[in-house]
Amino acid sequence: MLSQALSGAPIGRQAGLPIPATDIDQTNAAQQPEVLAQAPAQELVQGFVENQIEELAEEQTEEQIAEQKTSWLAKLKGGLAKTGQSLGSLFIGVRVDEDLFEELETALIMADAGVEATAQLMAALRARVKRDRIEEADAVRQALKDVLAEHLKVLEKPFDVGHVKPLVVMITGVNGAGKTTSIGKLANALQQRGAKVLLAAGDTFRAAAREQLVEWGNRNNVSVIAQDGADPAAVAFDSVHAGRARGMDIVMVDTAGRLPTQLHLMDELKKIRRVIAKADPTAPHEVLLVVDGNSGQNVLSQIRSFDAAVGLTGLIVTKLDGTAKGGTLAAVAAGSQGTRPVPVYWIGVGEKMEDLQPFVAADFAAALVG
Ligand SMILES: Nc1nc2c(ncn2[C@@H]2O[C@H](COP(=O)(O)OP(=O)(O)O)[C@@H](O)[C@H]2O)c(=O)[nH]1
Ligand SMILES: [Mg+2]
Repeated sequence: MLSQALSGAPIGRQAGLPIPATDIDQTNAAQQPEVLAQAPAQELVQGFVENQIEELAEEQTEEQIAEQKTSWLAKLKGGLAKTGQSLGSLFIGVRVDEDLFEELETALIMADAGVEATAQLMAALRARVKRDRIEEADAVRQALKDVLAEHLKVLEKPFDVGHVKPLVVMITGVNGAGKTTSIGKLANALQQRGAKVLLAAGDTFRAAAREQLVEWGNRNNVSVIAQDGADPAAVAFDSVHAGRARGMDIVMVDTAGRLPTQLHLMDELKKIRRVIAKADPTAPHEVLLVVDGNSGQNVLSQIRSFDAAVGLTGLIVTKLDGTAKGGTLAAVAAGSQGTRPVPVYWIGVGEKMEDLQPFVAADFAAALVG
């Protein structure tokens, strides 16, 4: 029903041309199907947030659901295989002695967990081994999994979308981190579950970046606010107004990639945030930093800088299906190097639509330890 109601992209956008925001407003306003308003977003979206798979439960057998979960866990495991193999292999055919603990310590540091998190994890593991009188290496491996899951738990937080309308989400990060891709995946998943999503093409530096989002919006029948050569703050401002006028549930504002060292660009990000708050004093409700899972300890300085500039509410960690070492999240959870343990809402495990999953500490720990 929903897909029928949504079929047929607004005429003006089919040509794939950049259209001033006002034009997009009109075309969409004329064609915005009323049927979308029927389903309460909170209810529909919550199912996705709590467990993306659960929502499909009526049509799928338990086996299929388990298969789906296995498939994305497998991607995560595959991506973290290097870390997993090096951690997991330590426990094969060895005795539980000081050598094992030392090797484990080195392996955690090599996996990008960093000195602080490694010290915390090792202390917790030693305590548990002692408390439970563990004598088998494989039981130590299991204990490490549990200790790591508990350690990462501080980063686990559901992405709550129903409490305010529209929920204004600002997306930040360095170039190539996966911002636009993640917005696409997120918009798609939320829209499929009945939420009305509006995107703002706030990456106005490169025409290609704007077109990437507009084109994606066309294909998926998601409205996009884009303006030729406009100030990104102005695009964000317009999108919040448009989101409210059109009764949208979520407005996601894409931004251009920037390095924390590019101070003028960090200032521009602060301005976007300020201007969003002019359109809605309670917004932005979420300020997300997208980080590439392969960036190792560099993730910490990115979190610190973006947090200081715009006050982060959450992270999206992408490309965990690649060669990411995975220990980085342990460093984030430990608050290493003065970094606030900002929650990880989502993890990216591939380039496909379904390859964005809620972060679950226990699953992640299991994938990491192997
Ligand atoms: N393998 C993999 N590739 C990803 C993931 N997320 C994004 N990418 C790829 O990373 C590249 C940069 O993504 P993009 O969204 O354009 O980055 P942006 O500059 O931050 O907007 C693209 O080729 C994406 O397909 C992921 O989770 N896994
Ligand atoms: Mg982009």
